[in-house]
Amino acid sequence: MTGKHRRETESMANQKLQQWVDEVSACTGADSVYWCDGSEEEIERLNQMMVEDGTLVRLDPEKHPNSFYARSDVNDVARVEDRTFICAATLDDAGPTNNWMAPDQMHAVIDPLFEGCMQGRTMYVIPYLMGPPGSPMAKVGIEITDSPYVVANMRIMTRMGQVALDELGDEGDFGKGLHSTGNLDPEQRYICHFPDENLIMSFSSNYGGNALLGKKCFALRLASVLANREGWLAEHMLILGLTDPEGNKTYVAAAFPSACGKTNLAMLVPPESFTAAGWRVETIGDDIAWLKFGDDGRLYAINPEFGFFGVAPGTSQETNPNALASCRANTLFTNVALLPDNTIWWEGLGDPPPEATDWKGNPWTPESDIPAAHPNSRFTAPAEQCPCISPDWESPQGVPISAIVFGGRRTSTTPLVYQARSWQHGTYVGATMTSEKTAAAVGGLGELRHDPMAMLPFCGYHMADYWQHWLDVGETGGEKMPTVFHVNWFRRDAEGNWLWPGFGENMRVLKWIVDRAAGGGDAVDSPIGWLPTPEAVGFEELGLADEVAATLLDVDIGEWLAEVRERGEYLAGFGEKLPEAIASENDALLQRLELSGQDKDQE
Ligand code: GTP
Ligand code: SPV
Ligand code: MN
Repeated sequence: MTGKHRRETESMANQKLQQWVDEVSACTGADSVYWCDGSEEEIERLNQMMVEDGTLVRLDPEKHPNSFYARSDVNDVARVEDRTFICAATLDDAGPTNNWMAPDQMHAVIDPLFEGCMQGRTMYVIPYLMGPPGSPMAKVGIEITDSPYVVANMRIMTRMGQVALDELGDEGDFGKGLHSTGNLDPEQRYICHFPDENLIMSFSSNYGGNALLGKKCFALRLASVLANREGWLAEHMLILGLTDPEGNKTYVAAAFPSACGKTNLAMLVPPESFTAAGWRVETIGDDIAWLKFGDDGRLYAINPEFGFFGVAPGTSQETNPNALASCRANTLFTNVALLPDNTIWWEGLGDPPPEATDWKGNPWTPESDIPAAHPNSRFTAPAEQCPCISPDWESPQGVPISAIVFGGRRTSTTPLVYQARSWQHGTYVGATMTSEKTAAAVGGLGELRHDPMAMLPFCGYHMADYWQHWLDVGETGGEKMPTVFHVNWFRRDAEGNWLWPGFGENMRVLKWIVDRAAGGGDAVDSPIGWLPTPEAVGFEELGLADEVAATLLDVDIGEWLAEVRERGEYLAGFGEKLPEAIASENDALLQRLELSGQDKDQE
């Protein structure tokens, strides 16, 4: 490393960037400033340095070439929603679903934490690009961090280094992200967004969504504010491409809350009968989509990311072989279990090993009554290593989206799949989504909560304005808007067993979605929307028990009446900003359910 202000000796022409780096370096008191170029040589050096200081363990080079293992602080394993702030100018700009503090007030809290916080440390400057190079939708961000672990993750998750500086140019603007590990004290942990300064400040956490600032902080929270101003969408969505036996390609985007199946659906392996018939699934992205109208008036999506930050537990050769192949090499594993031969294991991967070191660094055996891997342990892997990565995944224009799918983790009530009647109804379906909380965020595991469009933790402005934006985008797109659906892979029986096999079998639902989006597919009307016939989702081939099949596609009027009344209360909480269209969709659904209930009573 060439020491302080290395860039000054080169042609760093972007004065705004140089000035910001100088300011941060003076404030944080970093020992040295290092500009990341994203090269192989650089990352090898950083990884080796982290192996030597104990931050990383090098995994078996045969089984996991160029791959590393890390354990986090035990108190730093997930996103912290109660310490995440949207510091918009007014409380009303941030809205009732975000934590808000006035920008001045938050600066008074968080700026002092950064003063001198990098003394004795190297300050890394990470130029990164969100989106394919040359894409009109791509955006440059700069993350400054004192964590080489963050650098290593960012190098996998984003296009880092010269490629970003080239896109930035001499005059270009960039999203600013300032991160410090601090002392990892949860009491000093703050994840703050200043939309009017295009600035993120993150202190005292090294966990993915809190520290890899290009991801949720920039590509969703700040980008959603921009998208609202500029007429596009920044969404918590996977993007996949489906090819039918005739060779027709259809692209689908799907919004599920954290740890509710995006990575798995994005790289699904279809059942044998589908593959034999010529169906193919390809991945464009597994977590974030930026959607913008193309010249033909359709919505096109890009994946702004370059890697996957995937949930490890539950990933196996049976459930998601493409994810396993993606993280075989060049991967960073965090908080999984480490085996004596320097390989890794997690719950759901396969037979438990006789002995392991758990994610906390303690000895573990199958008799231990705690998991060896943290439920939110993750792999950070290059997207291009995915065997089913789409040839279009770096298309600068993005891919045209035919269907948008919402989904949540619901033990009961919500059927396997249904189709919304219109864009407006679909917006309502997204706005009223609920899902059981997962280990991806701290607190309330399993609790049912509203998570509109899977964006509750990620929308950078007033949620009701966001819904209005969806309605407005629908007005612009008109007939060319994608068809909207809702799915639920997570229904359980009274004993807690999954009713639906999920994973690859979700292809049956995807096929129906693609057929319906193209104007085909068999469906029956119901108060909540269009439901597939059992044949249309291939139930007979699966050999499901009759009552299971019936439950999966059932709309229980009593349960739904309760659901929709609760939704009414939830929506009313948004007051004057609640779009009339959303309120009226809820009223109309309530009426349809009441009518249907009366019909049933008369039968
Ligand atoms: P984030 O990265 O947090 O945004 O999560 P995600 O939405 O990408 O979720 P992911 O695909 O990683 O799945 C989360 C967990 O749900 C994993 O343990 C999966 O094994 C499990 N899962 C995914 N799809 C299915 C499914 O169809 N059925 C069941 N039962 N579990 C699933
Ligand atoms: C999520 O929690 O939705 C994730 C992981 O995708 S993180 O990047 O930490 O947000
Ligand atoms: Mn996510």
